[in-house]
Amino acid sequence: MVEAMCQTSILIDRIVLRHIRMRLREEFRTSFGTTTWRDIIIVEMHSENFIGYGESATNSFPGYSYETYETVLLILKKFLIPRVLGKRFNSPHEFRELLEFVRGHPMAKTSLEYAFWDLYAKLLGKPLYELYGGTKAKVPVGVSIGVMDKISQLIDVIQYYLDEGYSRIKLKIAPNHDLDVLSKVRDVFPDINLQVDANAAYDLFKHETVLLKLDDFDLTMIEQPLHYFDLVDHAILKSKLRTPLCLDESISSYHIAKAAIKLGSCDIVNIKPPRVGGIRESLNIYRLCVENGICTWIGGMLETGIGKAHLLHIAALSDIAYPSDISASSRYWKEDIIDPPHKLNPDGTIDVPKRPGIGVDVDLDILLKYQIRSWEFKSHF
Ligand code: OSB
Ligand code: MG
Repeated sequence: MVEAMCQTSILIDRIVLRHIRMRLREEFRTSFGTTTWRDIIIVEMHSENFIGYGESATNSFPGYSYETYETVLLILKKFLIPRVLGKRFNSPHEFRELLEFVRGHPMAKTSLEYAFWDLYAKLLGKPLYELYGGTKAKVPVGVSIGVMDKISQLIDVIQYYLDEGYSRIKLKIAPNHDLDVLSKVRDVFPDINLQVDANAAYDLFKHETVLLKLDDFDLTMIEQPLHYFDLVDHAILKSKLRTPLCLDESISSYHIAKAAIKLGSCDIVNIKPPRVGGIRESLNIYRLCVENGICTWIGGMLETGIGKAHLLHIAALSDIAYPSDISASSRYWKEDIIDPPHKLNPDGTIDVPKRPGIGVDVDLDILLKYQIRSWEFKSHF
């Protein structure tokens, strides 16, 4: 289908990696750590006069996954870029296939695959969502709110985002920062669309009572309560909960998604391309979930406008069932590196960009303000 559409093959003649460091508007605290600064690798892939953009959803510390911006740099420079530079590709499928010789390192692979898809779509003159088979012109989104010490501050922050137009609120929870918080939040906001994300902080044996009490708060879902390797305990917990159980960290690939579905470990899957190794893997997981009656939505990782644009095009798929973690540019950044920035519509959606590729321009002047260092790789042909 998509693969057959490109008549001309794409020669990758130059790749530029840019390490940028950007400060979040506010620190973002989860059960695995606090993020204040984001260290991101921007991939710029050149063919003729076209440029495709990718982004690594990394951090400077391996808290959410084992990857950091430095491991992404290493894997790109030493293994992935030498494989693709100066080569011709007829399709994103063919491109992605060539990255498979590296085991793991999904964020490194995704940053490069993102750039190739953007380049490919720009050469075809089509927006990415069309190539993915997406149908939505705008996608429902929600905001994810980090752990806060003071409940009064959390209530104010929730109110602020509701006033901005977000219609789904996701709260980070952690042991000893859960039932009390939720009961106070529900007192003030009895009817909002509310879900929680534990980032793997609980243990079924230690915390079963607390976990089952989460059923009292009319939550849309509970995301990744238990250890990321523990599909079995998630299946046991799911059988005891009324609230839908969603997996994030656990779903590291298509094969693990298949295992989780067979084991009955989840009702819902949060699809994050950087976590699973890219677009092709995400599309495969999406189809697998649809075929098995598992609902999906698109997760985020504090990306810049480039990464969020890639997420918007995937979130345009017709069967994505819940609001995605794709907030407006102003949620995390005083100044985003894209033009135009992503804006929230009054109905709690964000438009899927319509122009070719990711559909937004990268503002190089702004990007260079945040650049720490760059590396250029040229083909010898
Ligand atoms: O678990 O979904 C998560 C951010 C960084 C790493 C992991 C997660 C998150 C978020 C924020 O929840 C999602 C976003 O708005 O980008
Ligand atoms: Mg999560």
